[in-house]
Amino acid sequence: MQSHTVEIDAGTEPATLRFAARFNVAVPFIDRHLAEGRGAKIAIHTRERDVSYAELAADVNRAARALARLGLRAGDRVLMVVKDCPAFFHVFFGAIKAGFVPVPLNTLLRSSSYRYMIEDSGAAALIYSPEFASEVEPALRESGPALRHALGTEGDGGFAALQAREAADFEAVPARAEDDCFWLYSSGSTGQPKAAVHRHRDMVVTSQRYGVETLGLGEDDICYSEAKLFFAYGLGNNMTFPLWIGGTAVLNEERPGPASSFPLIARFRPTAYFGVPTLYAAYLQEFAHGKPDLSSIRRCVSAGEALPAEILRRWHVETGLWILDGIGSTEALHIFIANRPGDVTPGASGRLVAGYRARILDEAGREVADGESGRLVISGESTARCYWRNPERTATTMVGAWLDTGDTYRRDAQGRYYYCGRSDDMLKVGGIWCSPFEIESKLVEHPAVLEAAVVGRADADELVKPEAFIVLKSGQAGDDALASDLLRLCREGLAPYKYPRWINFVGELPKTATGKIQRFLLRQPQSTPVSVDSPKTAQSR
Ligand code: 3UK
Repeated sequence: MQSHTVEIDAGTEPATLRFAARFNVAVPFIDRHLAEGRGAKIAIHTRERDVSYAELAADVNRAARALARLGLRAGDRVLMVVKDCPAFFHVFFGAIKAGFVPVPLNTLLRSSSYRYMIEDSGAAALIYSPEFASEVEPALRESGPALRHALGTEGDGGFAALQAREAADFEAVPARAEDDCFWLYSSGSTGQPKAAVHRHRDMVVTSQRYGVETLGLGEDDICYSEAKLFFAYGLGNNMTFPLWIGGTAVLNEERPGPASSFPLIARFRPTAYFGVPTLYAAYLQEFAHGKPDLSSIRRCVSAGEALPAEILRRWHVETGLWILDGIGSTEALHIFIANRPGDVTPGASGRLVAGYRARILDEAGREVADGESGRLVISGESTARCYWRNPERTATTMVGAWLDTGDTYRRDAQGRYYYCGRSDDMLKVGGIWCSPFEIESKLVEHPAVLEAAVVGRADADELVKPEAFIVLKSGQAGDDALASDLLRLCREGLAPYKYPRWINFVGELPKTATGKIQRFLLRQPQSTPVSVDSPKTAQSR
């Protein structure tokens, strides 16, 4: 078998993927398209420019050379705080091609999180878009000696300038399909985020199993993802899927949502649209003021959190399209249970994606009968090898070939899977992880607050948002002014999606005999909270 190729044997069920002994995944994703005559085809549309496959391959090579010239060593991590733009592709695949490990980070974080990730990863380099300088640069100032290079993407001495000096060819560094390739951080319910270590083969597996075999994507498809590239969901939707099929990605460097997406959809006419439930709900509201032209779209996908059946139905009435809900995770890299074209069940996550297996387990680790709920564990060829430098979490989450999702699921007799909630306290807000513990820690920084507990509460669209229960120190008054104060503290000190949408001042929090907060007791409907949904005016409802 030629180096860096994948053979797909369709004669087996599921199809078998065979990787060449020498396999650097940058080659099939980037260079293969030149060999296959796609050099002049557009790989990426952005608001400013189009990028052909030939330009992309040349810029990836220049990036590989520029990174190597910095003196990085094999396996060194390259942190990326990069917006959705061609430079993301260059740094990501340039690093892989040269034998370094790219680690895309959430661009919405605060400097304390970047400081942690710089330290935890032991990264040798960090590359960031100028938009994120105000949160990244304070973290750089506090970083240790391991981080030898920090570069902006633009400007004098920026990465683009280094790239521009380099030649446009580069021989891929040899690797094997099972070698470590890139990392993605995922949040935990307590403590800090942990990096899932992914292998060279993993992006091929997700692109083929979900992108091609489940969604039916092909060379003519144009993908548009609301989820940014630094999320595993966005990385697949808008980079690896289009590159695997030789299609085209539409990148939006701005915040997702109707104002930025509708004009892009009208202009570039994507065929595959990847959203999250919150945005489908927001779009349905926007339709009242006039409908955008969505006529190019033939597939709509939703993931990140459960899609309420009502949103699916209303979307179908309004657009004629069925949203394909599917569950994926950072650790699995992409979707492993999915609804598919012609097989959509409202309220269900769907059926297993080919190549994945699933078991639903009771407390004792025995498989439950159909119809009963339990803990979902899955296995497949795209799951992370481990969490970086975290043997405890690796041992509890990755048990042999099985990955514990932390989700409670039930399966019906037809093999459809239904989401029944998390087995920990973690929330998904707009499809993004949100740790109650992190919000509580922020709230108790306020001098008037004694204790705080945060739980998820479903809004009018059945989508979960954080709700806070707060015990004040004696002599403090729980009024609207204090609620706005707390809200300001959260909005300034946490990633923007993490602030509590409702604040309740309570006399005490329910606790176990050992003093652990019983969040589940707070999840029931309570007394009337102070709604803080509209940022400035805290109002009673
Ligand atoms: C939850 C869902 C119900 C579930 C992701 C698609 O979300 C992704 O990855 P994360 O690591 O979170 C994983 C967790 O999110 N979840 C995701 N999708 C659904 N719950 N229905 C759904 N459709 O708790 C899961 O364990 O942020 C999604 C592709 C790649 C991804 N990484």
